[in-house]
Amino acid sequence: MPETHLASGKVRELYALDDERLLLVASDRISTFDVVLPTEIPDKGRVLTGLSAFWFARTREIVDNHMLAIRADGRSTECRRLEMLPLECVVRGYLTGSGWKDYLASGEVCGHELPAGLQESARLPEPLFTPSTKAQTGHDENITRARAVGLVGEELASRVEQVSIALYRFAAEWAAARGILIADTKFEFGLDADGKLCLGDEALTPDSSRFWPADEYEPGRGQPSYDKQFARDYCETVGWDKTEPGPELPADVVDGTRARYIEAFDRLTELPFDRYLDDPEGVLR
Ligand code: Q0Z
Repeated sequence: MPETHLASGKVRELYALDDERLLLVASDRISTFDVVLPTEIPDKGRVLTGLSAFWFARTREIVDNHMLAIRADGRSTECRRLEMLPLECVVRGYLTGSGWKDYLASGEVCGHELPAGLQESARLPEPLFTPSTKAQTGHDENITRARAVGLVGEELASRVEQVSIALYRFAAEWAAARGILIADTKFEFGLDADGKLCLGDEALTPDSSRFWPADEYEPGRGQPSYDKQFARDYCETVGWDKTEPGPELPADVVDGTRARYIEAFDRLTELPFDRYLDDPEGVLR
């Protein structure tokens, strides 16, 4: 069974299985400050693959998705090939990152006017749909709803907005009850061969979202990352200038980071990660 390599992401690989199917493989690579580090986090790719599969299985009533199967290696997802929309569907539940920057500069985030006086990391009154374009290089660019309509048309723009917010509400409520705040998240959608809207790519993982520990949440400052804080703190202490190559991580930072990924998996799926390794498809039931 020949698998043609199609694309490399920073931490993932994409292969073609046949005309209709792709294989998404999540590596153990980790990026901080937009740089892939030379040290891997064992099992990170399996945690993210299992988490994504968990959410795909539990959100089918909200929207169909591309997932066909998880492979026994726990890090590879067979999926339907979609016609991807040229839009990153970001939902923000908290005021952070570029949303916080835009709010400080203009009082708005992607054309949504917000109340005055919000603090950094504040929970927003309602989750906001803040689409961006897939930049070929560098960072994605926030766009207005009008530009999203220009890219995919009024009907699809409305549909992905409604579906993205419904997915975010479902996941954020589930996660918050288990000690994890999903500050924001990015979805990618596509159309299947019948023209039906499907959720694709990875979904609701710590790489496609900001996960915060709920017990440390305190508005008025930036929040620690649930998964990457050990690695970021280490990178700050060694005086790295945040250009390639990144620093090697010491064993204790690797172990602490791995433990946080596994803790997020256990909490969100309510399945011990060891059981996932024995039987990846168990996460779908
Ligand atoms: C996802 C990406 C990766 C590099 C294309 N179901 C789908 N149908 C069509 N295209 C995609 C998918 Cl998931 C698709 N990417 C993102 C993933 C490496 C780029 F693992 N690109």
